[in-house]
Amino acid sequence: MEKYFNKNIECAPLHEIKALQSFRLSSTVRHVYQNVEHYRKKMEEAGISPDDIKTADDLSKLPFTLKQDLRDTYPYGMFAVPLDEVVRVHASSGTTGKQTVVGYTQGDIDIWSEVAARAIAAAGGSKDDFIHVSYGYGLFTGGLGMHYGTEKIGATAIPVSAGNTSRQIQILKDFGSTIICVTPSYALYLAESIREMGIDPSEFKLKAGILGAEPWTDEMREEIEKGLGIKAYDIYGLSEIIGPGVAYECSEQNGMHINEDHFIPEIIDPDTGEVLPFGEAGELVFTCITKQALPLIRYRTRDIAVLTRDKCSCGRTLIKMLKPQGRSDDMLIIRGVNVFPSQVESVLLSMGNISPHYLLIVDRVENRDTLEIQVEMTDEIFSDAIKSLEEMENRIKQAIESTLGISAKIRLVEPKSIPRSEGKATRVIDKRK
Ligand code: DLL
Repeated sequence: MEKYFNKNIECAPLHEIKALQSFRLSSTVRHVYQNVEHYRKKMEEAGISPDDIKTADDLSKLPFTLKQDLRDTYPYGMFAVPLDEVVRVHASSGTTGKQTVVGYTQGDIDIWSEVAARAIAAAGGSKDDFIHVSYGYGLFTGGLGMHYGTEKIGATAIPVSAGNTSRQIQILKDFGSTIICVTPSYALYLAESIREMGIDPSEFKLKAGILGAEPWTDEMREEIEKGLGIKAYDIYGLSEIIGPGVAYECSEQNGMHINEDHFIPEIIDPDTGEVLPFGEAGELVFTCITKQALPLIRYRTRDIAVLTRDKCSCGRTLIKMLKPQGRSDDMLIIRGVNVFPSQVESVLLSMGNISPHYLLIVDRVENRDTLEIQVEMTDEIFSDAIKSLEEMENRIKQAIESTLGISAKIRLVEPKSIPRSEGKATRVIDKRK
């Protein structure tokens, strides 16, 4: 039976959600106008005042917020409450520039716990569960976000954090973990290690995984579900908006419900900024309408996704986002063709008998972009003759060419030669940068 954490909201009629959004949006806009210089200036430049924002339909009048705005005001310049009301900060890893800092009041932490608890319930979790949190604890939001969600639902948190794979497996077994929260790439690594240790996943009590923090395909889902003997649910979030729990998958496993009573989503054309209708792919934009410390307005996530209000079999009415394909900054342009690493993953894994470990190496040789796809061999393929390896490379090459429209050099590499990840995986090395 479908489980909900807050059925009244998760299954509310659309007009109720809209009314809530309108009320909350107008009060949030007033709050940031009064307390954040950056927003006051931006709104004045755009010639609008808080009085112009009466309903959720007025959202598009407001200017966008960019990651750069957070960097320019680093560390606390966009906080909308006095610092003594902030009870927690987190930060993004800063791999793509200066790190950005985000802050929470006690009320914000309560909201975050609730949205994470909704995700746990949708994955079948309840107070009876033992929830093994393998997302990193620390400035990254994954660990503490899911930890507080676990406590909110009344389940037992096992705060393992990332790393030390053999210890993870021992704890999974000995502590009787029933749900694991982990990145898809680390889930895969755990599954691989469990197999190598000769353990049958049925020896564990695990039934579900709540997996996110990076793009992953349905083909990868199948591998993980098989390898760990679980049902794997997607969860989406980003530190700037709150952390894990912005959106979460339900039993339908087809898109994630956005907690739109707290975060209003839009899809825009990343080039023109124009709002796109439901069903079209574009950049996801979120507006926080309940947070106090850092309520970002129309924050451009750079994630490419699709929004849909199609009826969901789980009974939830909250709007859904389909699996994000990746970030626009991760999209590779190879000889003019746009390619997301997730598209390559989907082609590779749909071929069967191919290991889910791969790496894209992009370079420019004599002014021409080159793409090499390293695919790790499975032990079975590795023991085969050279001729069948060539055949395999050709088969992959053709599949990539016919599906993605680009030619690539395929290199089968030895089992275990592509580095495993305990957090977010690195799928691309772009030597052109
Ligand atoms: O990754 C928060 C999180 C933790 C989400 C644990 C889910 C589970 P950041 O480190 O700020 O926050 O990275 C946010 O990660 O903009 C997406 O590009 C990507 N991302 C997160 N979840 C998904 C997902 C956390 N389910 C960035 N599918 C986002 C695809 C995801 N990409």
